[in-house]
Amino acid sequence: MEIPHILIEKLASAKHVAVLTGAGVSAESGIKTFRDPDGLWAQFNPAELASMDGFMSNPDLVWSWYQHRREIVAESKPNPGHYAIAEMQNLFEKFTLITQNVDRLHQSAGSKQVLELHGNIIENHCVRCKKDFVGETTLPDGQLPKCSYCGGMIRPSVVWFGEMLPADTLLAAENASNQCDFFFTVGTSGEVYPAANLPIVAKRHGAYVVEVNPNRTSISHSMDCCLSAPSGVALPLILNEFKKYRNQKS
Ligand code: BJW
Ligand code: ZN
Repeated sequence: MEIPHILIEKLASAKHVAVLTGAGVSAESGIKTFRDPDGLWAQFNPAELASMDGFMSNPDLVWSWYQHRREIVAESKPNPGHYAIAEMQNLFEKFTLITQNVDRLHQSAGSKQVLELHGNIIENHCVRCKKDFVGETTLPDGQLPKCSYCGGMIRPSVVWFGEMLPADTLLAAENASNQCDFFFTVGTSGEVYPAANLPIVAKRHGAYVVEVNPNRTSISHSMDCCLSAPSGVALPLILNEFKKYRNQKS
């Protein structure tokens, strides 16, 4: 695939690069996306599994779904897309990685200070007193674990529909989108707010905005450039071209 020269030029002159990622970045690591034809929402009902109401009406179902996904995540490894993003953090004056993913594969690839908009699937907390728990599993008798402080139910520390995103993380993501001069949106359908608004904010503030996704999305029409390819292919290529360009210039 061909990387447009203008993209490399814009990247080379950028002082602050921001990247927003979604489930597509982890697809090449064997983790299902949500809204692709073979994605999680084709098989499962988001209202039942990714909302507080769903959890309160059937905690066993929700807990076992997350346990299953945790097992898949535990066996997964970062792919070339994650590694390319991790490498970018050392190439620019300022770099911000914003992710909607809960799998922590960016951190496994070496990315630091990742802004996790939708929490993570590794940690849990008590719905009542909010105390954090890590590594809770179903008890041997099949019962769900309860909070050892207040007896409340323990839930995964992800952000479900209708819940607020962590305020400080969202603010940092909005600030980066306001201030960056280059913005990548990678592997996200742009269907879920407020994350889907970040590339639009970046564009409105004058950033050069690039989408990396094998398919068109709800926000493709707002982009300066759409690269129709898997992120594990496109991102290493972009990095390669960027380094060649920078070496020629120095
Ligand atoms: C590849 C690839 C490859 C494949 N390489 N790419 C404004 C308007 C309308 C609605 C709202 C609004 N503001 C808020 C809302 C409500 C709601 C919302 O957005 N609803 C829409 C669906 C209509 N938002 C919320 O409720 C949020 N909270 C909130 O706004 O609080 C304030 C508030 C409260 C109440 C009322 C109003 C305001 C919270 C959203 C939480 C989302 N949670 C989930 C589950 C997390 C836990 C879990 O993992 O179980 O987060 S849902 C799911 O979607 C998950 C994802 O992070 C999120 C985004 O999905 P993503 O990452 O984009 O994945 P896909 O599958 O959609 O797309 C994958 C893409 O990859 C595709 O495009 C492929 O083509 C591509 N791809 N292979 C690159 N190899
Ligand atoms: Zn508690």
